[in-house]
Amino acid sequence: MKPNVLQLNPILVPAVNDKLNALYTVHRLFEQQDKVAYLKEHGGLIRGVITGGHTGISNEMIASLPALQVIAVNGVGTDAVDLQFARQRGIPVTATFGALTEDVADLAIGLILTTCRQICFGHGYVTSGGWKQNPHPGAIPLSTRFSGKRVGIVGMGKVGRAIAVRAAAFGCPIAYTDLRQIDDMPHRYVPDLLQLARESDILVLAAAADKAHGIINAAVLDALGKDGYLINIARGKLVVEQDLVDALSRGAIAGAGLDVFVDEPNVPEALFKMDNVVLQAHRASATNESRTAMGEMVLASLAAGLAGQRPEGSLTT
Ligand code: 8YV
Repeated sequence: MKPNVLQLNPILVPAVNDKLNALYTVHRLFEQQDKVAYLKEHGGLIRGVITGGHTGISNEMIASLPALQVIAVNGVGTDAVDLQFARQRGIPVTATFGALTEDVADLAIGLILTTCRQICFGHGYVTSGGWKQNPHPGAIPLSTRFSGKRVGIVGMGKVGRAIAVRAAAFGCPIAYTDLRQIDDMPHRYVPDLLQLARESDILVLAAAADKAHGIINAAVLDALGKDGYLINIARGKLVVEQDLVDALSRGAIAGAGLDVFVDEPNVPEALFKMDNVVLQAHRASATNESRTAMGEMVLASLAAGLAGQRPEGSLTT
């Protein structure tokens, strides 16, 4: 009999789904109408869980799966899993570190460019007929250069470093903050986030959100200043979202490029009307390349966990 595995989010790579189906009886909870009833019926059989970084798994659900041997997070954020709870139960939790780094960093740069250069606004100006109606070059305000701007990176993990490499190629001086200074890091360490914001033209959030809730508040945004841009490809909850909406409304910062939000898919509607804001639907790792590599890591974690071995990179065992 194939082991039973519970999948909490869809996987969009056919080859990964084919392998999952070949090896396991996959219970796709996201396809079920009555999830509670479904879990009651099948929970006792489930030996592995696949979840997304943002979705994670509740302690209540973990507790309702008595045969659980491994939780494979198809993402790098583990803020939605109580690692301590899993550790106490001896359940390995894995993530897909390294598989999505390049794509998340690429999107960060994409958001910087689209925001500073008002690319989405320009696209809308052309497609809505605005350009035809008013072809005078002075009809569109000037935008802001990215090259050479001071980039501040909050969280210098794999993704932060990959953003730094890219920003350096644009001739940007880079500074960063993190829990501590990193030894092999050529960039300037600024321990205080307020100070980093004050010294940055573009503040990029690439930090884990396990503990750092609401670190980007009105004071930090005011420090970033009226010519500063905020980019978030990490987690919405790093930001006090209402403070961000207020800061944008009162012109306290110049603009924002956001891939993640506090309560996805609910995005503050005030942001929809702002020309200096570019929004994405949590897409930073959503490429065939990243998702294929992530899927392979999930498969490897399941295989090891279900064989009673410690999966590579387990965060809890
Ligand atoms: C994914 C993420 O969208 O890695 C993470 O933590 O939030 C994203 O890359 C998600 O995990 C996809 O399942």
